[in-house]
Amino acid sequence: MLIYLNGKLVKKEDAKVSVFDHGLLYGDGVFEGIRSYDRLVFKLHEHMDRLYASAQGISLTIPMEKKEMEKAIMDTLKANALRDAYIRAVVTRGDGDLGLDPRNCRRATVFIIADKIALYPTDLYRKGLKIVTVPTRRNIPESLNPQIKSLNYLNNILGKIEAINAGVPEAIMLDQSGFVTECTGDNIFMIKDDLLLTPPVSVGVLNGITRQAVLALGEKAGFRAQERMLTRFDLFTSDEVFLTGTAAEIIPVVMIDGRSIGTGRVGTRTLALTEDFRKLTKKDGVRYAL
Ligand code: PXG
Repeated sequence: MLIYLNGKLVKKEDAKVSVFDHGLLYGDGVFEGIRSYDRLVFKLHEHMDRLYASAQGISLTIPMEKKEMEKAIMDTLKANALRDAYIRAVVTRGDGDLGLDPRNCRRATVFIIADKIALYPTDLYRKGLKIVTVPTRRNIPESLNPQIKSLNYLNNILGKIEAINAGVPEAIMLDQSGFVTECTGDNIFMIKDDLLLTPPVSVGVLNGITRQAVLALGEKAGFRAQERMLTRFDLFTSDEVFLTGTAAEIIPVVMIDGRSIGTGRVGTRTLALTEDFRKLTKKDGVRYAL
């Protein structure tokens, strides 16, 4: 496996960063998770826009243009001969001295991993997930805005631990007022009659690339696709619930906090949207040759 690290493709064993890298010392950095499907990088430009926006959100200068970053991603995919891949692009504040001051870091560290990912066991895509609401609240936008895809995922990891302790693979996180935000690595959607709903970005969620694609697909499929503040009550009384994310793609939810959602089985309209999403990934992307 070859890893892109600061301008070079190096062997996995040689892909190392310093223990003085502020990405490691302080979680000071940003990242993107991107997928390629049969040599098409899905929504590459959207991911680049979000990566650079995340960096700007923490006053981090990425030492290369978006176009160069895109090329580095393509080069990494080609070097590893991957038709289908999960791409992790990471930019940290870089190697520095001890102490929070980001000015201690001379230059950002950039690395790109192209590999595979399986977020949930495959049978759960057929059976649907059972999930719970967890006590840990999602970060409020006024502290660390969840729109920044930062290297500090402890808020999400705390939620994940609580889900695992409850015997389920995923957690619904609420905001400070009790409104639904998102899961630990996925956005959440519900279907009720002709409405396709997901919480607004302002409540404190990552504006997922999959989320945006699904809102557009839903609109096309005849739903009234809207961003709305949602409570657990809204989810409990919905017809269908599902999660979206680059790693997870679209995964149905059949139970929340021990309550069956809709029929208690995977929803037909979730499956139809999943099919639409599959088709989109086969045509919407930036191509590379192997
Ligand atoms: N919310 C959060 C908090 C996320 O981290 C999403 C929503 C979905 O966004 P996209 O743009 O992917 O539709 C994410 C996605 C990883 C990894 O290990 C990254 C994510 C999720 C799971 C794993 O790289 N981020």
